Amino acid sequence: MPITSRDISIPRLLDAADIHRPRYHFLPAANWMNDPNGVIHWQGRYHLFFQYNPDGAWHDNIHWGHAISDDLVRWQELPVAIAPSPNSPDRGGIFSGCMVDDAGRPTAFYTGVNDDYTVQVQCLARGSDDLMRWQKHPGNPVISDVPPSMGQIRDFRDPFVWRGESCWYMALASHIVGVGGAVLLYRSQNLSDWQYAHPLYVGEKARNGRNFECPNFFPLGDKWVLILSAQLDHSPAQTLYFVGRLENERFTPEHEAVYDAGCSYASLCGRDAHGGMLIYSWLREGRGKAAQREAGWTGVQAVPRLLSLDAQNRLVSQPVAALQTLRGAHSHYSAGEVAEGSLSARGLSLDIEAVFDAEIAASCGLEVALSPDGSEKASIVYDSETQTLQVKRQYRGEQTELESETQGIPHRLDAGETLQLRVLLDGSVIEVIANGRARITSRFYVSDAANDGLNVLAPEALARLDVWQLSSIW
Ligand code: DQQ
Repeated sequence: MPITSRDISIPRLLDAADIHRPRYHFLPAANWMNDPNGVIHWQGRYHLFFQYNPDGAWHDNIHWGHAISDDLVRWQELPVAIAPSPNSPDRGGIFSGCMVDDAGRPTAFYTGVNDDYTVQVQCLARGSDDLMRWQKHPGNPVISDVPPSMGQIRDFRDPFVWRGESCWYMALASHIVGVGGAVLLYRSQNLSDWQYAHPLYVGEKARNGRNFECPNFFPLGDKWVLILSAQLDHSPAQTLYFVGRLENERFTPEHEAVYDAGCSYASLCGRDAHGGMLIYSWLREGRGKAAQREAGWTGVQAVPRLLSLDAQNRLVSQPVAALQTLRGAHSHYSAGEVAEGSLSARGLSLDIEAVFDAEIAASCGLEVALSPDGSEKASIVYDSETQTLQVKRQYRGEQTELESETQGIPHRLDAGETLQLRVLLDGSVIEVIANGRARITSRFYVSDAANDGLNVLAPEALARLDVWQLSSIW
């Protein structure tokens, strides 16, 4: 029987037998979750809204779920915030969007869809002071049509709104038929009347996808950053980023890269209490639909990360510092203290920091979620020759033979730079960040609770390793 958002303290959360369910990443008590929405620091608390199906663990009947946190790590789920209204522009679902502070009035933007998602329009809702009750704007939709030059009618969604010097701006995700994904720029004086300006960015279909979703656009240091999610023809959908200049409302990218080469998607950025820019991301499942329904939950939020740019305008992201408050038992290994083979430190709820001198070995890294016989594991490997970071997952699927899958992202180390790995392992989630700027997030479903070993690859290249057990946030 589906569990609704009203039953928020449910036994599944405490179900120790569910070894795949994360313990320190946010997910609702049950059911389907995808994109983060409307993230905002409001009256001293962090609010996270998210794409949510209260009926079960599949994508349908999408509402905005709601959670709050004081520290960006410990979350409490609240009742659903915004639901579809019958016979309205959002009758088929409340798709993704953002939230702004309109002179003290919390104001949400989202995409309303019809039953088969062929009509996608932009809507506005005003919130109560505690962000629990939402009043939809009587004039919804505030934007109803794709600009005629786009050559298509659907894929027009995910408003991202920010305050400019003399007006409000909105970036909307779409595509131009035959050309590629597009981010469209709109202007408004009052948040309800919007005028289309021009494309903020148009991609190339072959390089960065046929359609864009979930745009973010904000200043960082003395640059502007565009982060978007791209539906690609050559690989699973990915989040991309572009760093560049904004002049006369025109964006000129100077550097672009994949944000995360794994399952992280539909990222949404919002300011923290100190003005820093945070990124939240949905971590997609890697298992089939039947297994998701069986588990009763699907979709996880990445630990929010603080963004910055390095001297080469590469996007650096670090999990929020408050995560360290969950750190418990600690194992430290210095250079020379480790040989290949399972380490004494083990577990499936870990925060790991490892530093390697990557020049010493052709490849180096870590194996996590290692089975006692060593055959099943997730290997985090840096290849010094190809300068690639990889996550290789080797597991026993439904067949008896081992299956394996590899994800990879280019990662060039600067001269003399060590490889610095941060790994967040939590049930079926593996977040990997190398030197803050190369990211692969994976899902890995161990076949047995005993598959919790840890091993160093090329221990001769290891400078130091720290492993902390992390406690549950529930
Ligand atoms: N998810 C939402 C859309 C968005 C997509 C629907 C990205 O608004 O484009 O659940 O994952």
